[in-house]
Amino acid sequence: MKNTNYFTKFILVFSLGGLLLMVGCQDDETLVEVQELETLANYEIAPIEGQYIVVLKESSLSRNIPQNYDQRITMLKNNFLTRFSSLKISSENIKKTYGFAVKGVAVQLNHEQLQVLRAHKDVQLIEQDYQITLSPDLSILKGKPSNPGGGGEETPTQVTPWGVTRIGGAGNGVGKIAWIIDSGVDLTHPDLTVDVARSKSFLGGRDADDPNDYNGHGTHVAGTVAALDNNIGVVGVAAGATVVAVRVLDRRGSGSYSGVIAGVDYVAANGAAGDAANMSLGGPVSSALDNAVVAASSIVKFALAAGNESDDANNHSPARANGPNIYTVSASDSADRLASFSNYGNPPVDYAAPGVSIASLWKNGGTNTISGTSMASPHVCGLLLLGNVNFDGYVSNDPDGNPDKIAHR
Ligand SMILES: [Ca+2]
Ligand SMILES: [Ca+2]
Ligand SMILES: [Ca+2]
Repeated sequence: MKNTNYFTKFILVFSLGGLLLMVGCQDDETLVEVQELETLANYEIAPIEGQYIVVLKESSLSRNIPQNYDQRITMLKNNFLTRFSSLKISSENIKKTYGFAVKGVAVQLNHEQLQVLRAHKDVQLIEQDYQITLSPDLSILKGKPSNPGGGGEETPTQVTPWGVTRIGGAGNGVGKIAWIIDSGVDLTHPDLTVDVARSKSFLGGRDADDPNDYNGHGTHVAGTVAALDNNIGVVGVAAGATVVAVRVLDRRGSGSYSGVIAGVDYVAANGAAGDAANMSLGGPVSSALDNAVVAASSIVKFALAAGNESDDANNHSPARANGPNIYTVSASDSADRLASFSNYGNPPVDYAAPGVSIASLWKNGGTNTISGTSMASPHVCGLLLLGNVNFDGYVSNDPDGNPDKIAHR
């Protein structure tokens, strides 16, 4: 629209966690230069020209809609086209349809269509959709991911990451379900149990229907939540829990807000009491995204990364989403200091958890050691699968003056 020159640099949760701090765990180079991280953690976020997230009022919808995800999405998409047929929106311009956590669509609109919808009584809110993109110089993996089997070296050995020890040690997560809303998950990683059938991608274009992880970040998150207790890789907080990949970020760590909301909607449709979801991603404030997470949290508990901008978490979505089943997590280091990159502010932050030099799994069956609130959040996701989150002590260096509790079993 008119804001084509509105191209702002933001700093995202995902970046720090994802690609910056890859210190090969075989080398055990665990010291991290935080200044460097902050410099590296820039993402660029741009509006997707002419694309909007349109949320409809609940009261405007028939109560007689199917429970099945695919059936409901198809029906609501058709309903939208019928209801607004005077606008002549073509079917292929509807990019996503939401039917559980929120009701609505992501759609390409011209100026006229936008004005009509903005004024329509059935519309609750309309937001510009955004593309979240890693800075180009960050798109190349800089770490030294390694094979959990040792790649022909000495006998494979399972590592217990310091963070798992700090939160009270691994528990038995077998039979629990973790929804990983991220870059996908390595579907065949030997150190994970993945529910491939329910895993789903919400990307367009290349790999559109493939929930496998071509980045590494989502597999790292999944490993911290749920890596198996065996003799390879790492052990997760809720060891052996089943992970479901909900892929909203591509191989470069790029995705759209409309896709992230679709991922949350899918979890709301398919999750059950006792499940937990993890979102180690974020960006600027979006009421549509926040509302979706709040609604979905009535079904599944959510762990959210606070973000890596050294900023008030209230300035970031979904980190600022708040509710009794939503846990926003800041990052602490092995000396219980709040990481200098971590966002802060209570609320929305509920707990700190380990997020500096965290060893976990990686794509292609690998392992990797990286940092960020992206790595802190999955510790709490694992705790949520095991039961209630307790705490053990407080962080130091908390810039909001209200030291965060350190999450513990
Ligand atoms: Ca393992
Ligand atoms: Ca909170
Ligand atoms: Ca605090």
